[in-house]
Amino acid sequence: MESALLTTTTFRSVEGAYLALLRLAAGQFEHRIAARGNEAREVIGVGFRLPDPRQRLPYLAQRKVNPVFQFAEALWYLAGRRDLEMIGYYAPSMRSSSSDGVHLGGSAYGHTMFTPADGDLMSPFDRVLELLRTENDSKRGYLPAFSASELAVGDNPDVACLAGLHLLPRGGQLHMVCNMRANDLDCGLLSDVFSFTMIQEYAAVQLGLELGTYTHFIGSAHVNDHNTDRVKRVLTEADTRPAPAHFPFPAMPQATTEATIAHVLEHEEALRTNQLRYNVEHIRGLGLHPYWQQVVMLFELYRQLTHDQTAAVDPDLLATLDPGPRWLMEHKWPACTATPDGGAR
Ligand code: 5HM
Repeated sequence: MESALLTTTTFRSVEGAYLALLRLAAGQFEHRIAARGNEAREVIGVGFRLPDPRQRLPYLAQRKVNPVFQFAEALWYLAGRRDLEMIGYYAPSMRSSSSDGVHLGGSAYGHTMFTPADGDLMSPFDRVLELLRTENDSKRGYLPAFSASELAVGDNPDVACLAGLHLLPRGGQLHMVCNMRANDLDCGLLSDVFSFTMIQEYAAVQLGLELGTYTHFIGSAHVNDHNTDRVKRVLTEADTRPAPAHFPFPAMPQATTEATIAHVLEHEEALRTNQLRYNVEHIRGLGLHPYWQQVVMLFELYRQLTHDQTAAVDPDLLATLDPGPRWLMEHKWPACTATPDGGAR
């Protein structure tokens, strides 16, 4: 009984963890805070575990997750990038976190983990993988994100919220423990869990291990007051819907390497800059695994929404999407449920 108090609560999917944390912050919050002008309700020192980290997307009509952004952010991290040009296209709000209008700072976790630090030839990620390949049951596979030097920058608009990711190979599985100094439960948590579990799965694939559990710990878990109404709507939906929607998320292909990420991002860039437009046949002919074809389909649909500002996206592309991302696209954008003549499908 006592040991149960020391372990984190387990959820089948991120959706359950998200809803439980919102309930906690909305009802039994511990503190009223106003850090940097943001009034919020806060609980401190909370965590949860996902036994299957692939169940990384919520399906809630009142919390319209953008699957295009989720994949874009995960790929941006995996490619070690920090440019605003790419990520700002999918999340314009991130522009305000950049101090120079060109790069992100502490929140460019991929840059910290996947790019060699000054004076080094290997990235921290590659160093951790090298260690984990040779040292059984290692406890040293830690990828720090937060750096004390960030606090030395006056008025720093972007101090890493992620403290670090800890990779733990045990019994043929790769587990991960994530430590966050702060997490906005309504706005940050979902995209963070999505991207960090993608990094975990990518690491597992590189090591030839099965995907293990994902454990998420938060120092300051909070809901900003300006999101209170949406949080209420989300909780009402969860309490009143007949049954939750659930779509299993597929496994990352075993053949995924750095080159695969670079290949997907070549197409991402061509679509983001509107230099190409793809139909289903084009995407099937790109030489990518169907898992990654799905991601390119999302980028093409987003191109149609942003560059063409179409009233109705390509119905064949939409019909070829897996049921989960399709559900999210249809709930997020009216152009994904409209017919070309302007009616509703
Ligand atoms: O004042 P502070 O630096 O903690 O503000 C950053 C805000 O962004 C916090 O509310 C934090 O919880 C949220 N955040 C998040 O939840 C930020 C990032 C980017 O580092 C993130 N998740 N990944």
